[in-house]
Amino acid sequence: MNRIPLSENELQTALQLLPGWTVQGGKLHREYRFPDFAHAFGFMATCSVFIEKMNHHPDWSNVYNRVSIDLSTHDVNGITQNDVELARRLEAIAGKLA
Ligand code: H2B
Repeated sequence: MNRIPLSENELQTALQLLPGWTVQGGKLHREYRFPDFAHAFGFMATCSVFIEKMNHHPDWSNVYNRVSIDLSTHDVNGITQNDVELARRLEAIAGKLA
């Protein structure tokens, strides 16, 4: 269980390993841009497999080639290690598809 909100220090350390990610409104936030809609939607479809296995789901939206993502742990109303882990996995996939 990683259901404890990260401290400010832990969060800053995590952000250093997640270039492009910020904290906005108490959530880990990033916007990806892909070459076109097919790549953006392909990213979401690819990620859906491990997202479901993690049972940890992003708040995300897609407009054409952009995917906007917010990660938080609703149960504790904060950012936990689960969110950092999901961000890392999204990064790994986005890097291959962008
Ligand atoms: N995803 C995220 N991002 N945060 C949660 O707190 C969360 C989730 N909770 N996915 C899970 C599902 C919970 O609602 C179910 C019942 O396990």
